[in-house]
Amino acid sequence: MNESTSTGPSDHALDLDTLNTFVFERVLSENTSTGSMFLLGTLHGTPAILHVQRTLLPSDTMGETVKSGLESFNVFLDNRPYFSAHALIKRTKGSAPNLQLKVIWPAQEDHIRKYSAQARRMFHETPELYHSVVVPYMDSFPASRLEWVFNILDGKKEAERILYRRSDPEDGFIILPDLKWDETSLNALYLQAVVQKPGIRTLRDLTKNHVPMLKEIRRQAQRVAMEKYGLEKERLRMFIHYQPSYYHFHVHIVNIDHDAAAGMLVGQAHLLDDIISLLELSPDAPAQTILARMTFGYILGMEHKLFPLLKQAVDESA
Ligand code: G7M
Repeated sequence: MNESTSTGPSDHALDLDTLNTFVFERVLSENTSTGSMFLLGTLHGTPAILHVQRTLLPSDTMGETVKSGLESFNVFLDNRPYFSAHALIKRTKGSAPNLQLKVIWPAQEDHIRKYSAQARRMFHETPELYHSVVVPYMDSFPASRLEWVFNILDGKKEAERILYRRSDPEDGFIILPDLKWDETSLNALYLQAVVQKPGIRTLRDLTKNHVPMLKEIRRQAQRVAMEKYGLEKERLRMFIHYQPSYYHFHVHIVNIDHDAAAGMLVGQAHLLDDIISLLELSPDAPAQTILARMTFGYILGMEHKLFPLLKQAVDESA
């Protein structure tokens, strides 16, 4: 991609005119079960990644839509009692959007690697590997990659989306909808709690002193889910990623009915409840928590920048 002629998003709004400038380069990856995909190209000459996905069908109005809201109904299989058909939903004035787009613009090389289809491998991160490989990697993680987090925490971005804020330099946090959720389908409810204090880079940094804050995150997430969305606490799955994609502590809060996506699988997701329990069972000394001393198994894509570093360290110690 030629970046020399680019003008960049700061000069343009993301609107239909900008989308009209899209120059498609290639499909980075696709999900055949959701029909969603990541496209790479340029907008106004600047690298951009577009995630394109059909919005979920709204279950509260689907009965009516099937009854009287379809056109060009075409039955292509009749093997009674089994039928299959294609149809189009009529567009009406109040039609809900049928496409959800997420755009990264300008897209950096790291974004392109992250969203490219790639083979994955399992690693076992001992405390030794953590200190010799992961800590230096986190130290080298560009501060600019956390800018979006501090923009949210400082109220400069997504301010209207904040569902809860507890301001406190030690144990403050916010709860807001995750980028992944368009706030339409309750089944796909996906919130995120982000702590205010920098320095807890991953769950390995958690100590017993953090237990009250973690329990408060759990309590407030349950309250928000109930009061704002009518979702009982038994219908929430709360978990923490290891490895996460960014090194500022945060918790995923998801409707348990949401189909388990890759980020909810063992090999990356750890239940908040389990983490709290492990901390409670840990000795008081911060360096001695179970989380600091245990070996974590996790899966990394080969394009992840940690991948070659861990692989080399593992190969050398074999
Ligand atoms: O894997 P990890 O635990 O680091 O997950 C990061 C989460 O942050 C993912 O669920 C992303 O969808 C979410 N996320 C990433 N960005 C860039 C944003 C953002 O700009 N706003 C919000 N609300 N969530 C984000």
